[in-house]
Amino acid sequence: MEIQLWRKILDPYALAVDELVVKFNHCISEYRMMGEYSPIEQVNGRLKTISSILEKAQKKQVPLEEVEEKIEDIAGIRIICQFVEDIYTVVNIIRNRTDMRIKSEKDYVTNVKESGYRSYHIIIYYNVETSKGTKEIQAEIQIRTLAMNFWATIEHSLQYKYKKNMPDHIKERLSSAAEAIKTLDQEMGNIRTEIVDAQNDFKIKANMVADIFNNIQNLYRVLNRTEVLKIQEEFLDIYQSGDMIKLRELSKKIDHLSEHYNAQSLI
Ligand code: 0O2
Repeated sequence: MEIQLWRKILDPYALAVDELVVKFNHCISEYRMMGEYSPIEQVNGRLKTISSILEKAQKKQVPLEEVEEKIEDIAGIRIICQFVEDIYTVVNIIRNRTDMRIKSEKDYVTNVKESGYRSYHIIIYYNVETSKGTKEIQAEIQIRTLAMNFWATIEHSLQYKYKKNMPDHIKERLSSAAEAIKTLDQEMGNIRTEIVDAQNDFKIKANMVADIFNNIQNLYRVLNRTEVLKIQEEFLDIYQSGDMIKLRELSKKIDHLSEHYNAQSLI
């Protein structure tokens, strides 16, 4: 592979990273739009740097001509979940997609690496459209929890710092930190339902308050100020009491009022 061709070679991978990030972010939006819990919390993507590609090629004794075939993570996507259970939901989402084809899977969540590293890896084949036609590239998708990501990010920096010579006492600390991360994920998994319910309640309340504010603002156009201030006062009283049932009732009442006066269309 000629060095001057690198940029051209990497370009489809950059496009794949952009597209895949958009697609998985869209997945999050779809769940949230339906008012459902999203198994995906965050998505990041990165194009492997030329220096990292060369380093890996050297380590694995891959000739430059075979880099595209043998280095599977030139395009890398990281999907972060809240709970371990979500990782497997995401794996199934990927398995069922028709716009990517799975080449291989590695479950380091169940089969933890010696270092303590945990994550689920999927290598996919993915088509990108270029000016020269369709190109099938490989991409690596890493799926892990927030806690696993915290550990992996820190351990990765230390690996970079020490290369192969990480002192034993740091290895030991990392290993016990990995155990702590596993326990944390298990504990959070045990109270998953409570956490998800609390997050849903928070979102529902936030949306309801935003709706009430919009409607009150619109009502200023059709009602007199004293009437609107009365509604506003009622809202503040209920909000301060924290009574969600009354807040829902008030939200409906203001909604009907707003609809009755056709206030929303007067914007
Ligand atoms: P970077 O800098 O993140 O891109 P293999 O041939 O299977 O032995 P390979 O091809 O490296 O090895 O595959 P593997 O083991 O599935 O690892 C792929 C990527 O997973 C790595 O890419 C890391 O991002 C991550 N990873 C794997 N093991 C560890 C680990 O022990 N600690 C951390 N922090 N990350 C890990 P790169 O190219 O090595 O690194």
